[in-house]
Amino acid sequence: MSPAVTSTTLRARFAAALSALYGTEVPAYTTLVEVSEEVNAEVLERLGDAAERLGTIDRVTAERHGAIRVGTPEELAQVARVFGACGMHPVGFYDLREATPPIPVVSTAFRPVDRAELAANPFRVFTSLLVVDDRRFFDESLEAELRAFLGARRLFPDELLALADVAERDGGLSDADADRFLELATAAFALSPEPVDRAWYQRLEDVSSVAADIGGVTTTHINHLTPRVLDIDALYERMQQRGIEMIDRIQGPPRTDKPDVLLRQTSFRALAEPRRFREPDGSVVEGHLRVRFGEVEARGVALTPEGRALYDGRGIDAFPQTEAELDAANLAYYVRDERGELQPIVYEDFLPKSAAGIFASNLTSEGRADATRRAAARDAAWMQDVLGRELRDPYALYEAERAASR
Ligand code: OOG
Ligand code: NI
Repeated sequence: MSPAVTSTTLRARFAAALSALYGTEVPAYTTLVEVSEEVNAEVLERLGDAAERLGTIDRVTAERHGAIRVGTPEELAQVARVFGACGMHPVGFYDLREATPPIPVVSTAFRPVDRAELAANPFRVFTSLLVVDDRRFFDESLEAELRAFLGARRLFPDELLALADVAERDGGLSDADADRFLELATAAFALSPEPVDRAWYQRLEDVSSVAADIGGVTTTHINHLTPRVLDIDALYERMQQRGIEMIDRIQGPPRTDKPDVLLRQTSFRALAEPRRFREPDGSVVEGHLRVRFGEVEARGVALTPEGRALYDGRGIDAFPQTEAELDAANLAYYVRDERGELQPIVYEDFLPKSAAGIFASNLTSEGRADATRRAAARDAAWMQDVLGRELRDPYALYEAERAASR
C-alpha cells in the first residue's frame, strides 16, 4: 500500500513550509516572490504557450532552490537523509575553494532526478560543507577549535532522522508522521534566537563570512531561498523601482535573443538582520549580521559538456541562434517528443562561478586565504563516501534523458 503522503508531496510541502518560514524571517523575500509572480504572469500573457517551454507555470510558480551550509561530514550525511525522505538526491560536486574569492566549502545539490518528479516539484537545495582542515583558511589551532565547536552541536534531532528513514524506505509517511516530519524538518532550518558568541564569530569572519555563518553558530539555517522568474531583466528593474537595493549585475549568460541557456541569477543585497550577541564579558546585546540575501533566477536549457566548454571558453557570442542548431551541434540537451519535435531539457543544476559572484557581491569582507599553504583533498568520490549514497553526475542524467527519447 502506498503511504498517505508520498515523498513527492513531502517535498512540495517542505518547500512551501520553508518558503513560509523564510518569509517571516526575511520580509524582502516575500516582495521578491510577489514581483516574480507578477513578472511570470505578464510573460505568460505576452508569450502564451511559449512561456511554458522551460516548465509549466505551475512548476515555475512553486519552484525554489535553497542554500544551506553545514560543518561536518556527519551533518552532511544526516541532511542527506532528510532530503532523501523528500525524494531529493545528491547531484554534482562543486568546489568553491576554486572560486574568486575562494570560499572554504565543497558542495552538492539535493534534487529530484526523474522528469516526472521534477515536473511535480523541482525543489533543490545547494548544500555546502565547510572544509575545516584546509590550511589555506584554518591553521591547526583554529581547526581544532572548529572541530570541537561543531562536534558539540546537533542540528537534526533523532526523531526527525528516524522519520526520514521511514519515509525513504516506504516512499512516504502516514498523515500524522508527515506533519511531524515537516514540523521538525522546517524547525531545523529556522534562524536560532540563541546569542552568537561575538569573539568566536569574529575570528571566523576574519577568515571567511561563510565559515562564520557555518561554524560561528550552534544551529544551521536557510541562507537564501530562490524563486524562479521568466524574465530576470524585468524583475531586476522592478525590484529597483520598489526601492530594493540589488547587487550590481545579473550573473551568468548576458541577455541575448538566442535560446536561454544554463542559469542567470541576481540578488538583493544582504540585509542587516537583528541578532543577539554574547560579548566577551558575558553580557548579551542586540546587534546585526549581514549574511542572508535574496536571490532570484531564470533557467534555460542544459548544456552538454561541449556546450559548457564553449560557454566557459568563448561565452554566449559563440552560440548559434536556434534550438535546432544547438541540438545539431550537440551543444545543448533536447528530447524529441511524440511528434518528433525538439523540447529543451531544463538546466536543473548550479553554476559555481555565479554562486561565487553572488557570494562576493554580498560579502562585507573578502576574508583571508593563504594560497601557499596546503589544500585539503576533496572530490566527488570523497563526498559520495561521506553521503553514504550515490552522488549522481548531472551530465549523465541529462544524457540518459535525451538518449531515452531518441
Ligand atoms: C550557496 C551558493 C550557491 C547558487 O544559487 O548558485 C547557490 C550558498 O550561498 O551557500 O545557491
Ligand atoms: Ni542560490
